[in-house]
Amino acid sequence: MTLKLYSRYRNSAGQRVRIALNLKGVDFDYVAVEEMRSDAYRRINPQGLLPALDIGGRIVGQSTAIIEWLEETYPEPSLFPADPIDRMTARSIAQFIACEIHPIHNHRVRDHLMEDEGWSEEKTMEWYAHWIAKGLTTVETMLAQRPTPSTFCVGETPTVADLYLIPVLGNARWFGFPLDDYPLILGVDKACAELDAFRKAMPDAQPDFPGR
Ligand SMILES: N[C@@H](CCC(=O)N[C@@H](CS)C(=O)NCC(=O)O)C(=O)O
Repeated sequence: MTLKLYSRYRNSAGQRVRIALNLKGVDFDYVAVEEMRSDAYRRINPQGLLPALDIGGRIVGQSTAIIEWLEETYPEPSLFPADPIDRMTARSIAQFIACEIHPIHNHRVRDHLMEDEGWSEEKTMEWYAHWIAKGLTTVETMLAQRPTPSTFCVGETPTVADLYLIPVLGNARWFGFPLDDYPLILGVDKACAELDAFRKAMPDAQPDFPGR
């Protein structure tokens, strides 16, 4: 059974899933969704959000649910550290990014501010910068407080924490947000960039990346 991933090149929640699939070596078909706000896509995923995974005709959204299913179905290599406190820490970083950073500044929020609330692009970008700075400062502090420094967010192999962090950084770069104040985050970014699983999941590696 081939899995089908509904995503888009700049779909950062989808990038988390792409990395997970690549790390686990699971084959999948990439379905590029150009218009996630269309009725046609809502018929596929009633949440109207990307990504969604089609498993033999059953289609489920939400990257965290998908990644948990992947972990349960393809346990190796695990995306969760063996030690329970490390595991909790990896989940905490991932959930902080998924719940406290990403939803506040994502595409539909920015569109709502500009299209319905009349915010200028400049003011909307200030909003974005405010939340991304706050969020990344917190992640940097969490990394600084690790009992032992490590190559990835938690430990010497990639975990869910890294899957969630890397797409946020790509987004920040896309909007010209400087990352120099976050040296520990940049260290993790560099380590991930050396891995094929992360490189193959990047926006510019997707078939729908403009000009590809
Ligand atoms: N919590 C969701 C977030 C999904 C999400 O917000 N995806 C964005 C793209 S990264 C989206 O589909 N936005 C729809 C829109 O902007 O209308 C998940 O983890 O899958």
